[in-house]
Order: sequence, then structure tokens, then C-alpha cells
Amino acid sequence: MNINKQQLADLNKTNLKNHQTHFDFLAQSLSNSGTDVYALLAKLAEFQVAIPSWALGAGGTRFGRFSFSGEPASLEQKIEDIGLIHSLTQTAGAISLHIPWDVPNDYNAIKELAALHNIKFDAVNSNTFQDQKNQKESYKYGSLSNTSAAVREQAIAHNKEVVEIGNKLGSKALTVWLADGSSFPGQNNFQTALTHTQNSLISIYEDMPADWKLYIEYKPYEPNFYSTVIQDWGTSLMLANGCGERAYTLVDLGHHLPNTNIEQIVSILMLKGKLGGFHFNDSKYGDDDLTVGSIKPYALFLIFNELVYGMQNNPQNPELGWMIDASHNVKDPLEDLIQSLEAIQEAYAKALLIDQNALRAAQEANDVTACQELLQNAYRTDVRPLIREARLRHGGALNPIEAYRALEVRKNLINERGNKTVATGL
Ligand code: LRH
Ligand code: MN
Repeated sequence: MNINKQQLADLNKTNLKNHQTHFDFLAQSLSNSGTDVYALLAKLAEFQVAIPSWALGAGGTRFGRFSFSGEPASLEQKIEDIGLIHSLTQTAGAISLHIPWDVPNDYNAIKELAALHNIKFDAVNSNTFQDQKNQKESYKYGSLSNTSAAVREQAIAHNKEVVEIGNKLGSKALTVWLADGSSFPGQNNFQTALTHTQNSLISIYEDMPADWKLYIEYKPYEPNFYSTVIQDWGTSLMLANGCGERAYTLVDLGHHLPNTNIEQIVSILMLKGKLGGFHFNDSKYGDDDLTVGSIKPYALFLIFNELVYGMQNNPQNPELGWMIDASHNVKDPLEDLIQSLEAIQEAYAKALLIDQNALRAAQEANDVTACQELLQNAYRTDVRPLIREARLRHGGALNPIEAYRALEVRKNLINERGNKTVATGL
């Protein structure tokens, strides 16, 4: 199924007048307060978020998985689904593959199909947290940190193979997330596990093409429930520094213990020039992988405030990798991803409204109330007309979810694919 711009233009007609009224009003009031609305629209348009190839079907937990009809059964169909999301939102111009869940059969065909949908290949993800059929060594007791050199060698070789696959597709970054850890006190020697992990990562890093980046993703627990080798941002930063200047920390929003100040972590990593990218999602308790902005939208806004400040003041930090990492247990995966993209754009647009110079001045003056007023005025601004205008100017839908339903996308996908197809992934 494809969605063409004319279909969307026709659908937009019903909301166009209403949108124009809201946009003109907001643009006028923002210009009055000195905001360059067209610069903001340009920033929103160039802001592209990578869609995880492993989150286009129904997710599940150990307690069960409720399938979703019309799921993509191949990498080709996954790219088509992301093409649908990108047509509607104009902000999903990239895919992040997970290997071996998404190994291309025909690289040229896959690259052509992605180009057809204006989709680039963002970071590729290795997988040493599951044993594949006919795999020689098991990752039951870890991979890059395993006490067995044979297991570590196998895991290192897998990561090098993932880089080769990504390199053929035009990707420029490898994301390593390790489940490695222990579930009981005494099970692991922490120092040996970390030292093995460092040396394994160095071997992977040194084998990467010179223009590639390594993203090291941390997580406090799950699937191990007593210790995780790469448990927090400090450990990831230490390992990145141990590898070299093209190794960075990747922040998955769900990988923090309750009430962790994630925006402070983001700020420090940018100051150190070591923030590589994000896995956006939301959570109430653990690594829930819920829709972005569905639980803690203000926290997401505060993170984007630090990102905007960092992008204006930390040239030492590279261009960031923007990716979603979610799992859809009860919602249509495509609708869920569309809502996540909207929440990310909204947090970014609100953060761009903050007068960073005025905020710095109020901070220097310890005028706490003024600091809060500057943040909350921006947060309380309804920026949806801006995001709609940015989409409209690039041929997208004024209201993507409304258009998704009006075009009966899910029904069409089921007609094309049947309702038994199951997508690889989580
Ligand atoms: C681990 C994680 C990691 C992926 C996996 C799918 O929780 O966030 O980024 O490899 O989810
Ligand atoms: Mn993640």
C-alpha cells in the first residue's frame, strides 16, 4: 500500500481553514515575542526520527503476546510500513535495523525500496542477548563479558558482521546493548566482566570503518535481575572513553531507575561530547517501551531543553542519532509510532521556544521563579499548529492518525498480507 500526496491534500482540505487560523494566530504571537517562526519550521522539517524495524508488529511480554493483523512479514514490508508513516508525518525518514531479525536478502533491492520511500538506514543493532539456531556458543551467561573467550570471540565476530551488513546499506553507526549481567549475588566477578566487555568493545571499535560511530546503550536491569554489566550512563561513558573518540553513549529513556534525572545525564554527556543518540519511549515503572510522551511529557520537554541548549553550545558533541524504541502490546503499531513521533516533535518545538539567553541570565541571577516561568511558558504553548504546518509544507497529513484511519491503512494491509503474518522483533 502507498499513500500519495494528492490523497493527503484532499484529506487535508477539511481541516485546512481551521489550521490556517490557528497557525496564523500562533505565528503572529510568536513573531511578536521575537521567535523566527520560519527558522523553527525549518528545524522541525529537517528533524528525522528513525523507526525501529523490531517495533512494526505486536510486542509482547512473558505473560503473552496478542498478535496484530496485517503485520509486515519481511524487511521489504517493514520498509513499506515506515514509508506509510513517513508519508503521513514527514518525520520518519530513517529505519534502524536489528540483526539477525532483519538481514537483507537482496541489498540493492532493499536500498532501492528504501530510497523510493525516502528512508535512510540509521544505526544498526547487534543481538547477543538471544541464541540463534545452530549457534556454536550460548549467550546464557553473557556475551562480550562472558568468562569464556570462545563466547566473547563469537559475540565480537557477530558485531563485526553487523557492521558489514550496515555498511552495505549506508548505515554509519553500530548500537551495542548487552543483556550481560547476573541474577544472583556472587554469580559474577564484576571487575572481570567489565574488563572483558571493555576489551571486546575495543576489538569491535577498532574494526569499524573510520567514519562509523559506536553507540553503547546502558540499562539497569532485565533480563538480568541482580546486576547488569553496562548498567548506567557512567559505565557506558567509561567504556566509550576506553574505546575512542567515535564511541558514544546511547540514552534509552526507559533504561533508568525511577525518578532518575535524565535531562541532567543528557546535559553532562553533551558537555563531554559523548552523547551519541536516543531510544525514545516512555515508561511508568520499568523498561515499559510505551508511547513517547504518554506518561511523562514534561520530562521529555526538559530533556529537549537540555538538547537545544547543547546543540547551541556544545559543538564538541556530534550530530545525534534520533530513534524510537517501543513495543506495542495493545495498540496498532503504526498508530503508536505516529503518536510517538508527534510527541517527540512537540517536545522539540516547545523546547525551541525557550529563550535560552534569558534563561541563562535568570540562572546567573538565581531568579528561580523567572527560570520556571521561562520553561513553563514554552511548555504551555500549544505548538501543534507549527508541527502541522511543517508537515503540510512537505506534503504530509495535517492529522496523521485521522488520515491513517480515513485511508483504512490497517484494513488495506490485512487485505494485502492476510491476518496471520508475524513480524520479526520483540
Ligand atoms: C533493550 C533495548 C535495546 C534493543 C532492544 C530491542 O531493552 O532497548 O535497545 O536491542 O531493546
Ligand atoms: Mn533501546
